[in-house]
Amino acid sequence: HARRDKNVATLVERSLVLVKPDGVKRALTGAIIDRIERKGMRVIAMDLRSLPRELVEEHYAEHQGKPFFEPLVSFMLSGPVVAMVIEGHRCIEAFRTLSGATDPVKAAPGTIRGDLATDVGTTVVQNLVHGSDSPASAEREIKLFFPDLA
Ligand code: IDP
Repeated sequence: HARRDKNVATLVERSLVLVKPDGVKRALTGAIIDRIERKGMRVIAMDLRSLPRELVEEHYAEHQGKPFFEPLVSFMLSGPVVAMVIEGHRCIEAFRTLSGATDPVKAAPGTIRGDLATDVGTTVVQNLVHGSDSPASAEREIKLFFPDLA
């Protein structure tokens, strides 16, 4: 196990978080934001919106060609999402830890997906949330969803 450097400097990051259409439909947005805030991260931009197809395809460009790509795009277009930018110390990794594994069946209890996501057995994993997976992804995704954010 890698040990955490005790003298690590504060590293304030931003991450793009989406409450996916399953989360909005199940009215879990409040519960998800509550977990983000209780963990010490702040929401600095947020809105409810229906995404255009081009934005979803661009956001998930790395998955183009995979068998779940089309089902994933359709799922993301099936209803509005809540898009937000969160900020906090190492928040990119912190939010990924809070989300849990991609597959809700494997996501640990205590995580958003482990506690709240349900495996509905469709071709796409409906797992409530998206969070940027690296500083480079966060920068790209924030520009895509919140181009006016300084
Ligand atoms: P992440 O959201 O945990 O970062 P990614 O690998 O970036 O996972 O995949 C993006 C999204 O695509 C996932 O959140 C999930 O909704 C869906 N997905 C990923 N892998 C699969 C799969 O093997 N089958 C079906 N859907 C998948």
